[in-house]
Amino acid sequence: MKCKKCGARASVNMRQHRMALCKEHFVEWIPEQTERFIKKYNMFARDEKILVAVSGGKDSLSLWDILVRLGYQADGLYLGLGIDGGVQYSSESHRLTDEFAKRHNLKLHVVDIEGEYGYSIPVLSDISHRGKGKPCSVCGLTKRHEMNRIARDLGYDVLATGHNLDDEAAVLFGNTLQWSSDYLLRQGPVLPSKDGLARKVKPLCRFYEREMTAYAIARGIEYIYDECPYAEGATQIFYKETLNQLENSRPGAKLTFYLRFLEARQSGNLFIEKDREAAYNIHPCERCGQPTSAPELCSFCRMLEKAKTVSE
Ligand code: Q46
Ligand code: ZN
Ligand code: ZN
Repeated sequence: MKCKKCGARASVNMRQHRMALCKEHFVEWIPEQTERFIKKYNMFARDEKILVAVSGGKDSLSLWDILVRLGYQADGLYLGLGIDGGVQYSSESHRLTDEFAKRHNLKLHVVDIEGEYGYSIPVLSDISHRGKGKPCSVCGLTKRHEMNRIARDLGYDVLATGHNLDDEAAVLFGNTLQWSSDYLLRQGPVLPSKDGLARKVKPLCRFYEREMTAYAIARGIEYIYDECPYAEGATQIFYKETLNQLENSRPGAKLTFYLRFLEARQSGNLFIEKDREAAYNIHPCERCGQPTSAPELCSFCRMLEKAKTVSE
């Protein structure tokens, strides 16, 4: 297999694009494509301030690396979740994120959830009864709340996350199986800012997971190999495997599934009533001021409230 650009031995073969590239051309191709997606989906402009949510994994660190290489003003945000049983997931991912920031001389904001609110994610999950032993829903809620809070408090224009095509296709697959129209309406490379929510973008949403792994390795990025110990057995992983089987027999199926969805949504062909969203009454939470559709407190503040009553 030869590199399409220079004819040297290829190191990455992308069957879905019928294209193979050598290492040097591959690490150039990824940022070029990213820039193309940023423009195509109107993610952000040159002069906007970007906050990248970094977890220490290959996708978010690569995203940060790419945005900086492209010359964007991108700072990082690391959230300390306190997930440290056995594998030391949080402390190791924090260390790697810190090292990356130092090595490239980048600004990293660190928020430790336990330091900020008094409970780590696993503890908060257990005492708030939002999923004993399965902290993902508490974790997701907390991450969304904190990312939005920091982006808003520190004056960032946009919040960028490292979701790749495998992530997006798995979520889309799940939402389609459940026919979750509200989620389907909101899924996409850009979620515009609205009612106090920061604009959210996913510049890597068209890259396969294996492409991001290849990029991180080719760029010598040190990332955490272990998944969060709670990720195992999650439904999303099952969806990913199912889609991988499909992809193996039909290269490009995953990308087509996602892109055709975006096209249908864009042209209003999803058969979902668009104004339904307007029915929600969004207003600021009485405690933290972030937008919510719940009567008084947002779900994050309600969860904390419950945790407090239980632990008192
Ligand atoms: S970090 Fe949090 Fe994930 Fe771990 S607890 Fe679940 S949601 S799996 S991306
Ligand atoms: Zn080449
Ligand atoms: Zn609140």
